[in-house]
Amino acid sequence: MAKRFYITTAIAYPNGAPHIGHAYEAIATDAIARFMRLDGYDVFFLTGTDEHGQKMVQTAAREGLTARALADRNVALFQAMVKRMNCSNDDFIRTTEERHHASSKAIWERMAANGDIYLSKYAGWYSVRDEAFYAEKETTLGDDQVRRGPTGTPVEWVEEESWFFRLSAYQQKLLDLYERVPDFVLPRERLNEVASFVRGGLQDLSISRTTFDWGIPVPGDERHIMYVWVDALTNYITGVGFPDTESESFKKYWPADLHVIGKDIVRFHAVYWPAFLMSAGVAVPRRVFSHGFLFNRGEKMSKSVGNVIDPFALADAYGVDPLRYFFLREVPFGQDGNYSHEAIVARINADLANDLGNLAQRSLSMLAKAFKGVLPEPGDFTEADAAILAAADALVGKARDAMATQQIHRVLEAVWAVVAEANRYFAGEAPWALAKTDPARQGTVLYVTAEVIRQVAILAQPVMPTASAKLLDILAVPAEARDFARLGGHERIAPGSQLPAPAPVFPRWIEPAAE
Ligand code: ME8
Repeated sequence: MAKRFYITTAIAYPNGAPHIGHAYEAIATDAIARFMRLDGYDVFFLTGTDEHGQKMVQTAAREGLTARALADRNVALFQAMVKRMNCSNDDFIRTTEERHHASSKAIWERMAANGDIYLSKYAGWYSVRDEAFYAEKETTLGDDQVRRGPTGTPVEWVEEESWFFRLSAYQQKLLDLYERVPDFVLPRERLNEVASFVRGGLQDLSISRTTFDWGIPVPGDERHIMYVWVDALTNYITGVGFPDTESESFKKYWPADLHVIGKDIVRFHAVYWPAFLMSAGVAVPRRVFSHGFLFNRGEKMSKSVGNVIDPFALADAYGVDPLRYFFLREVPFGQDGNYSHEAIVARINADLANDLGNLAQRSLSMLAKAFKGVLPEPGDFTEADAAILAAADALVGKARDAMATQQIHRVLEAVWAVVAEANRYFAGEAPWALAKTDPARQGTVLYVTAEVIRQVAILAQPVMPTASAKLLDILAVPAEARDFARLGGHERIAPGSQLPAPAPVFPRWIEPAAE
């Protein structure tokens, strides 16, 4: 069977426009999806929007809209954002779609058939902003007399008839899962937090609401709608064809290989989701990766604080590829990160314009001039040639190792370490000085440099698809020879190929003159 890989983002609440945290998650997930495709996997990449729930109802009311109208308006922005960030998602799911209603009803019925759902009364705290129930001991009363949950969002008292899920019955099964699959949640610290939460004891979970009707009706009891997280999590199986578990896509792609989510929603993905699936008799996903939060110069962004930075504006300002590179290189994947204009410009100028851009531009224009753009046949390799080629050949293995645990920044670190080495090689061999004295040797140095850039560009594709493609175009690498099977040294750039005129791929950022 072909290697397959099913990867998802969280599905965003469309109660506002997409912010940079959403863009970051989409970009990172896309880079992983593209990496796996280039590495020969049959990838399915799903993203979408989480449209039900009380938060949507409240925001819509404030704006004088129906929840449906609010969703429709903002979903268009999320779809545009994903496109603008150049994401290669295979599908975009909306939880308001009919296929998703059918799927959510089916998972509910399976959990009910397993004896895990019962009717009772809920009395407890609820955070609308988190769409989460919290135990009293998880809340605190602030000096402002506002009671808040563990994430700092206000909670309100809820008392209503509710269907419950027998989460308490899954405590040991979940602990066994964490034991059996120690990288079920990465980074590891996140799994430790989840495991200690579960060891602390699990209460049964309220999974329906009666005080508003924006949601999926509970099968057999239409006075209730499902708790939004029951339907939200279910999107991951809807996307591959559930409830048709015999469908080709479900059989091929489920269980998911990777759910990429932010650190604030680990509990839902690592506790509730596997418990629902176990109850429904559906396999649990293989891994949940929790990325960190992005802060604008150290300050938390949130819709309510109002300092949201528009991802479209950032893409317009810096370009999509440089923006993708910045986030994935600068922020160790799994940790929180900061961004600022200065930090983005520093990366653009140092890593992209200087290190990779200049090396490509200098070597390829020398090739254009000295060899009319025909890639020369290399002579015997010197020790220096062999060393830089070996470093480039080793990259694909390092990249795969790093990607096995989603260390995207380590892939980029390794690739740019070779770029730095290639610059030292180029400076040391001084091919410009060889034009008159030893043109054959000059040709070898330019050939070796082009081969290193080829491997670098192939590996940069997941993060900078457009710029890398341009770089591969000016190296005359055929479109069908750009996957990772072409790396590692058993295949080299073809001598004798005619290269097109080199054009700069990574422009420097020049600060606009002050008004
Ligand atoms: O949580 N930096 O939706 P959401 C990085 N609908 N990531 C961030 C972030 C930030 N500043 N702010 C939010 C939901 N995120 C649910 C998900 S999944 C079945 C349902 C991340 O719109 C956040 O952690 O609040 C989450 O992974 C995603 O953006 C969507 O957040």
